[in-house]
Amino acid sequence: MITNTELENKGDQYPSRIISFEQDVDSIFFYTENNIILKITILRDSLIRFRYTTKGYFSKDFSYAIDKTQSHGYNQLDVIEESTFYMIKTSKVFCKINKKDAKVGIFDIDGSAILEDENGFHWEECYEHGGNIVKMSKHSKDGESFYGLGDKASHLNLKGKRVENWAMDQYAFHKDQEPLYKVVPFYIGLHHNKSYGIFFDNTFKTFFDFCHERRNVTSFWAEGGEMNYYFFYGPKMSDVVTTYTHLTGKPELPPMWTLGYHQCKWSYYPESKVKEITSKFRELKIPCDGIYLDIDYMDGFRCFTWNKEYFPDPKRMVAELAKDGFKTVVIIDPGIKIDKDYWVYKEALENDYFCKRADGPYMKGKVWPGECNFPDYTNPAVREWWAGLFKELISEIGVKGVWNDMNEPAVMEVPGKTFPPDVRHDYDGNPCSHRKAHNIYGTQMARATYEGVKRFAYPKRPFIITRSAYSGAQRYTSSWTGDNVASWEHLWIANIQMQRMSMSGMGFTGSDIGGFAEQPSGELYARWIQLGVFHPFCRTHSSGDHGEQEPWSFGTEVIDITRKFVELRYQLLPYLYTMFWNYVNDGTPMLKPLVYFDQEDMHTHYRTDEFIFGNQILVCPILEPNAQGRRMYLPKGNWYNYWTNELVEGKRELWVSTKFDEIPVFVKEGSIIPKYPVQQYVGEMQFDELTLDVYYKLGKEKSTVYEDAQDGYDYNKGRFSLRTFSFNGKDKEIIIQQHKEGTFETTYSKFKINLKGLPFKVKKIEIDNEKVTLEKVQLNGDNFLIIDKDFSELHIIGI
Ligand code: MIG
Repeated sequence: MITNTELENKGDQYPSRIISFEQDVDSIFFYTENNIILKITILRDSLIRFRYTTKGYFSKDFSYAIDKTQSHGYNQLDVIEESTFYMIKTSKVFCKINKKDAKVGIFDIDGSAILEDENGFHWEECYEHGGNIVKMSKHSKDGESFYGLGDKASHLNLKGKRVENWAMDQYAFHKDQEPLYKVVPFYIGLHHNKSYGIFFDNTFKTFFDFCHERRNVTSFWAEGGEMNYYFFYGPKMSDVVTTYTHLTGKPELPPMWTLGYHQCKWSYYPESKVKEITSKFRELKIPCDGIYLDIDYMDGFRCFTWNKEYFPDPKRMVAELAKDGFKTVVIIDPGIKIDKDYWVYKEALENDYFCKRADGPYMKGKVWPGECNFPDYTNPAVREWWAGLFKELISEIGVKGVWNDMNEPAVMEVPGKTFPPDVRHDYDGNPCSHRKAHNIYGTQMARATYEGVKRFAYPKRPFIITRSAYSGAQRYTSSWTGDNVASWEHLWIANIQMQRMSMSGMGFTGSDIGGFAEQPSGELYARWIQLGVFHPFCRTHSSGDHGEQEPWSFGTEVIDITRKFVELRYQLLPYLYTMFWNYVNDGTPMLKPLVYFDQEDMHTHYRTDEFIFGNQILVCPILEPNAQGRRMYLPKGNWYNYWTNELVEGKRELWVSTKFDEIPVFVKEGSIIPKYPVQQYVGEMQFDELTLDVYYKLGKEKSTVYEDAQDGYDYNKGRFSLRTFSFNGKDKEIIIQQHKEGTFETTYSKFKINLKGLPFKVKKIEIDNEKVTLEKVQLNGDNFLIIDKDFSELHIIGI
């Protein structure tokens, strides 16, 4: 059995000499003397898959992570044979395979080594469980940095770390805690300004070592399964990340309300308490869209039931909340209470849907309801049944979203905090033990939940949030980072986790704002809200066994700060929605760490705090008490301080003064930032103007605004509105060109244009080559003007 302190082992075996090869369209099979087969498949010029078997044949190729709707096909593959190696070439990279030992090296087209095997593929036979422990080691280059891997609570740059991937309920986890809730065996390497990625698609427990055990070696290994990994070549990090996201899939657009603010606690009950909370939001005018019911809404924690004492008429309550703009989200856990009078239990039992131990009995474990059995979500028939269970909740009661918790799966009062390894799973017709299915269990639960909620919410869009996830889960669900703590260190962790999740294809994520465990001070809560409104998912949640954690629990100053920042989020909804649309379409991460923004600038490689929200807004949280400001790094370009409109030059470190009701926020010069008026919830108001904040630049910049009906699927039929603004600023002149696509008609008819940083006084305005009077566009001293939304070219001429 592998220990996690020793990668190389006396029992290790290695491939020997390659004796032959065969080509099959986009794949080459290399055969070694000791019966190893290496299969190399070219999926794209810069995406290559490597699979190894020691059995002499490959088992059925099956992956939950890969998005099957993504077609690949490469048909220009040529193998060149030299005396000591084979070579495969694409237009981006070439790959050398040594004849002597089957070691692989990948080079870019200029011949620079990107990633070369050190010991390469090796394995150790696993006597205890059968199969192999499969291992891979690579040389690490000087100055190399490492990113990715999902929810890891470590420094953004993983150089020097070892991480473990085994989905785990980690209440009150701490910095560098391993393992955590999610499993994303994908990393991004960067050296010599070239970026590449590795996705090790193996659902067994995996480890990655980034120069921790040996200074110049990166390695990864799994406790079973196949050595099966994908190599992505950049050289731009953005190409690595978007290709990975493309391979493992992108989500649908969420309903816009899910991008609003959400309020949660364990637990709000009874009904009067829920109403008291929602009314308080409206009374204090703090915008809010989502209200959550944690486990106490159920009858004895039985999923798909209601505690009728606390919630006598859920349908009426949910409808009343909806009238006030609140969408109700309810928790659903995987554990099904063993209770012969409980219909869900009975149905699963009758159909044999529960996971079984190796020798036959059902997997039994304690969770909130007491002794439970657990559906095998890796069985398609079970997923179909599970999906059907949502009918009443969604169609009849009107619940708008479902929250999947405890799906690592978590089990109480047992050593490993989860199922024992012998538990059997269907794995979609590839029967296996829990060792293989563990990391994917939560994703398959969320997938089944998504299918159900989508079915019954249709023609509206579903909303799912999960705690555990494996690569590809983003196709079905959003997520949160689990049970964090109300501490300043956890604010630092949350900031990194969200950037990392964004880089790992799973951008729709948030932390429990204020911290789940323990009680935040008002100051910490305010600083967390100030960061949280810039995270794709924005929800306050707490364990509720300490004090209150609503925005009004900390006095008027914190109420005002919360309102100010949540209002800002609501104003930025069209910007946030556009960023989501970019993610859905191109796999672009919604949050971009500075290294992603400018990998050429070495100063960015170890930055953790600053990030780009979307494409044009830079955010830097305050992570310490009593701050009067902070030192931070501003990346390349010129940036406007959002609060003062002062223009600051980037690519340098600087001190930024802030008050308690501010954090450093900067807008890239040339940007056009769309804003809605403040609403108390998404869709509250019909408005006649879209605000466009235009930040002057001497030069060009492109901005986009994506809009649609904010829910439903009409956007797939072309009913969206995509505006591309090309800004061109000169000494005494601005030209903004607008290009429009899509057939959706926004309800507003005008733009209110705020001109920021304008270096001249406006003399003349032309719209589509016609001069308009300054009165007509209501130009005033504040430099705003109101114009019809359908212009093609706006020309502002100054003196
Ligand atoms: O064992 O449902 O992470 O968000 O409030 C605790 C109660 C179970 C853990 C989740 C948390 C949720 C809580 N759950």
